[in-house]
Amino acid sequence: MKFVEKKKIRVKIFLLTFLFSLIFNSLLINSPSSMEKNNKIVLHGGYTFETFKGQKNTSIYISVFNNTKENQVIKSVSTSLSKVSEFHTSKMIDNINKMIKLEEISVPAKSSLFFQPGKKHIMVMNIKKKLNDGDEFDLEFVLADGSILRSKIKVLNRKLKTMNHM
Ligand SMILES: [Cu+2]
Repeated sequence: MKFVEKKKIRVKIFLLTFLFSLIFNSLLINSPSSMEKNNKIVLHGGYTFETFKGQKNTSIYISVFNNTKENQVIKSVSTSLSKVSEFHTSKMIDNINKMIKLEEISVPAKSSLFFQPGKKHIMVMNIKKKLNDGDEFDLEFVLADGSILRSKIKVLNRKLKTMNHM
């Protein structure tokens, strides 16, 4: 009998921890660090990968949601990593994958745009320090109307890059 009671307590503890972790995770997902809002655009899930020692440039990826009925235009991007960042897109030209600079990014009404490996990305140049797994830094977008959007970017382990063949 005592054994069964102990088991019940264990199950209860397990369920409680599980419940708490669920609540904790949902708080994390909705926290300002991972999701920044103004009325126009929502940014979510910004990430980049660890850099090698001496690596100067890297790409950042993030999801952009335009929930408004108007097109939104992102005029510029900046980060706390360096003074130079640009919008790029990757295109195959004569069988060579080339990066082309984009002056601005349009996000059509009621649509989403994903900066992602091999496609549109944010290129940061002249990084001063090495990025390590678990680091975080700030990214800022300026929209056509002058409003500013901020989001935290997470640095992921380089192993995740090769796992996904990115
Ligand atoms: Cu690029």
